[in-house]
Amino acid sequence: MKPEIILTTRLFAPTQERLEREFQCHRVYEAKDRAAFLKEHAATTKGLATFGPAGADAALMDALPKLEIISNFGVGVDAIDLEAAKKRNIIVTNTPDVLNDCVADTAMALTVNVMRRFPQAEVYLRAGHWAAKGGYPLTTSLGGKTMGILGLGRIGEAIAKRAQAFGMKIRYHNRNRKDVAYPYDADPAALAKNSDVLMVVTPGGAATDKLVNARVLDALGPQGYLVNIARGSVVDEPVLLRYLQEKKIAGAGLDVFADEPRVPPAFFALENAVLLPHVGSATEETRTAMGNLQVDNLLAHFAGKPLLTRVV
Ligand code: 8YV
Repeated sequence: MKPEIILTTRLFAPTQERLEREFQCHRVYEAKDRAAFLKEHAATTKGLATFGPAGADAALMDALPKLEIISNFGVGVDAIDLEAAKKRNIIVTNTPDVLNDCVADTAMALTVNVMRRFPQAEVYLRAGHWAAKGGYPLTTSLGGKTMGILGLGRIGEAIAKRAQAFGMKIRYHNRNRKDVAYPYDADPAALAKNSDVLMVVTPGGAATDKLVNARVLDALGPQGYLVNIARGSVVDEPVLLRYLQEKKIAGAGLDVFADEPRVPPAFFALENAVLLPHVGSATEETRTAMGNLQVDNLLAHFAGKPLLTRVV
């Protein structure tokens, strides 16, 4: 008998196929009556696979009293109630490391694009303005500028390496100071004040909610750029929007938003923002590796083997 797991949402197709092969999968997202569906499978379901904002809340855990493991597709587990999982002795796993390079590439692409305005320059060319009006206006260089990394974890380190290759200097702020050569700033506002680019890489969740607020953006100032590849919740989005409209900061590169996939339409009109639909890890290779790690954690658990990447 294959172990039974709940799927909270449709997953990356190859991952879903592998899950369907290895487990008896109950697709709760297809159920007409969610409560009845969960009740039907409550006595026999010991695993759960989830993805992104679908997460897993305490009510879902309560509906599945035999649940032993929640395996997340993604490194960020902010949509999973970790305290509720701990209380119920439910293991939570995620997919760290395999996405570091792609997310760091995205962070640099946003940095380059917001400072050099390449997307806007391309639109300019395609509109025929080059021949008609002359060259595109000058932009801002990266070399010699300082990137302040808010949250120097594994992804932050991968971004720092890349930014240094672009000739940038690195500083950082973390909850806990780390044993690294980069200068440390005691709080996000101090980091913003000392940086040309504030790079947001912290986890999401209550502890970092609106960590980047008006005070931090004031410290970043009218010459400063914000890049967020972490979670929309880390930035006070209405304040950011206003600061971009009023040019109180120079620009923003955003891969994440507060209420994805809904992006406030006022962002679309901004000419000083580069916007991406949360594609940080979105390559075939990385998503395949993330999916395999998600499945391998479930397989390890049900085989009684050590978990690969446990969160709680
Ligand atoms: C995923 C991410 O796209 O790993 C994460 O935490 O944000 C991305 O890699 C995300 O899981 C989908 O919401």
